[in-house]
Amino acid sequence: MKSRAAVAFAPGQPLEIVEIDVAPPRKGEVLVRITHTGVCHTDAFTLSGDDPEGLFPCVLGHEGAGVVVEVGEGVTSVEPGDHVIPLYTAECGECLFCKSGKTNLCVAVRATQGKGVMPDGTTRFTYDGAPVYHYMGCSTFSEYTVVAEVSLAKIDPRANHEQVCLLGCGVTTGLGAVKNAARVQEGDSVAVFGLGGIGLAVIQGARRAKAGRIIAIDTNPDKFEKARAMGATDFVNPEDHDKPIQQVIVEMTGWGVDHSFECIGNVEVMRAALECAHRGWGQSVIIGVAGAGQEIRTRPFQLVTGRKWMGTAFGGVKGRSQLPGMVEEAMRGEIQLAPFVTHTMGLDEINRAFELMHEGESIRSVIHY
Ligand code: NAD
Ligand code: AHE
Ligand code: ZN
Repeated sequence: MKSRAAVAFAPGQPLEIVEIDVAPPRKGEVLVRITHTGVCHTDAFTLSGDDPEGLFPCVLGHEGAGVVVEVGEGVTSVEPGDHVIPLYTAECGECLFCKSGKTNLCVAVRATQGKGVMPDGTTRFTYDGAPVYHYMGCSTFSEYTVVAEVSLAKIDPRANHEQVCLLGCGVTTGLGAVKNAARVQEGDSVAVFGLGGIGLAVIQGARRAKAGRIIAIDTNPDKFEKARAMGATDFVNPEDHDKPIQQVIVEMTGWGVDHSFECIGNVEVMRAALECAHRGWGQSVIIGVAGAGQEIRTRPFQLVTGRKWMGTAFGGVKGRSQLPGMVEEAMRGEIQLAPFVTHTMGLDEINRAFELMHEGESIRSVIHY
């Protein structure tokens, strides 16, 4: 079938809105009509050419919601008409990782997903007869996309897709990082570096966990108002200080914070986030994605003296078993999604969504088809 899609033909180039061909779903696959998709910084990261797994041409997008159109052979967990959120972290329930009870990092389709193809090693997308790669197992920048059955969370059909699409990545990642990685407790102090969709979701999660002080840090002071509304108590612009930001946070708190979160993808800030964690027990969670060849570093003494460094993907959330419940929480107003949606636009305007992100104007632009 034909589908309107925003195709990334080459790194660093604007997306092109074209009509691609989408082949029917094969065994274990599902054809989904995407209704809405958010634009996450990771889409921009891959488009920039910095992602070691970036392949071109491809259909980016991994923060969507949609409706099942057709299922391939053997698919039993969804049927046409079901409302779904595509998952870049699948949940097969059967692999070593799913069964461990220790992680959400299912490996069922991860190897082929990273190569931009479906589990059988081929693509369902073509343009002018040539293959177009899939992205993160989702490719939500195409109105019609094909995903693996294990990469679909079935959600309440009454959910507002314009908002719950953000549970496909950003908001779930931030909330999950607080709950599953850091396990923030009542009264704990928190520092959040980077106040985009991820950082604001961390703040919302910290407030839900009844954290005490929540320090919001960004070089763009325009982000502070939203952070305050989300629950932050303190605001720091590193550019207002002439000493390292970790020193500023340690001086503000005595010995550092109980938890810090890096929500930018900057390895220098990752170091600062670790080093502003409390001596003896502070922990720092890396959420930001850094480019090819980048490495983190610190003095080992920082860890010897009790700080813990960790990271999380999709907030440690198991998509098929836990995301439907998070959608219900959003529908009951327990998870707030509306404040994240700062812009909405049609697919034709998707390059503006990337510009707004780079200009620091948006939290999330949501594309509708
Ligand atoms: P965003 O662009 O919306 O927000 C980033 C924020 O960081 C902006 O407000 C920007 O002003 C701020 N910033 C930039 N440099 C800074 C600095 N030196 N000090 C302080 N603030 C600074 O991005 P986003 O969509 O919120 O994504 C954030 C990061 O999280 C990206 O790296 C993205 O790839 C990553 N991410 C990871 C996961 C995961 O599962 N681990 C999931 C989603 C996104
Ligand atoms: N492909 C990159 C890494 C990109 C990355 O870390 N992705 C995060 C999700 S970002 C969502 O916005 C993730 O979940 N990673 C775990 C996984 O299995 O992909 C690289 O460096 O190769
Ligand atoms: Zn994302």
